Amino acid sequence: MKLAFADNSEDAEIFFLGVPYDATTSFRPGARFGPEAIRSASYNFETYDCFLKKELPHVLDLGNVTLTTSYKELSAELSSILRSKKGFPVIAGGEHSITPLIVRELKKKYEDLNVITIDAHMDFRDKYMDSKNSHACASRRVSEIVGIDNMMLIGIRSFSKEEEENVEYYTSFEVHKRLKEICDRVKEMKNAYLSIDMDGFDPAYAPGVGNPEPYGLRPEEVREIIDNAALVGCDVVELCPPYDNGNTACLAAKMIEEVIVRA
Ligand SMILES: [Mn+2]
Repeated sequence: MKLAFADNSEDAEIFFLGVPYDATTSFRPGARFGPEAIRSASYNFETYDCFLKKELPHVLDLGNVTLTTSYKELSAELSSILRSKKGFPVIAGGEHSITPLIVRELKKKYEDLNVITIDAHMDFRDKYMDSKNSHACASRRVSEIVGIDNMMLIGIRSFSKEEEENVEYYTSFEVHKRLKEICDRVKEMKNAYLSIDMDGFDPAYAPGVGNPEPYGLRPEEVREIIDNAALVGCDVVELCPPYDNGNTACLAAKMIEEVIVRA
């Protein structure tokens, strides 16, 4: 299956890639089914954005990378695809551990790359369950690539004592109260890569995730953040279809639409 708004033109300015990798899942498994669930959910929506009064742009759906449990193999395949493909990347996970691999490639292209993460979790552990490449270490690995001053984490409401770092982050409660101010900060981040961990949303909106965390963001808040971001690419990760009632996949597909209609 391809995305509803995909076409085959090789000159599309946006490409979509599924990365069904979930080898380090720590709680509820199934993120590998994320890309297909997003494609299927995309058929629910019009290809016209009635708020922006704009047709969705053409997207080349590249299919999925090979399903593997080896991070090294994944890294090699992902790098070669990202190197060879021109255009705005939209990547569907898979778990959050894929984000540092994408950021590493984009950093070669954009010297001043910034990263904005929507996430309930800090993901700043150096190591988790004996792995440096665990999804619980994703933002730590990203910080080692772009520098801790060039990232911001939005929606945070869960971290361990050892993870508390001098990184710019906003809790979901702060987002509810100071969205405008946070969007102004978002606006300042040039060449921004956006990583949307679906657990950043409240579980009421996004029940189908690997690590649900109450007190989350509302979809319209994330839409506002997207609206203010100068994006060069994005990923949507941690969607876990076996635990979904279908709504999380729809929300993931909608967020992708919100990104590409502005890309
Ligand atoms: Mn998370």
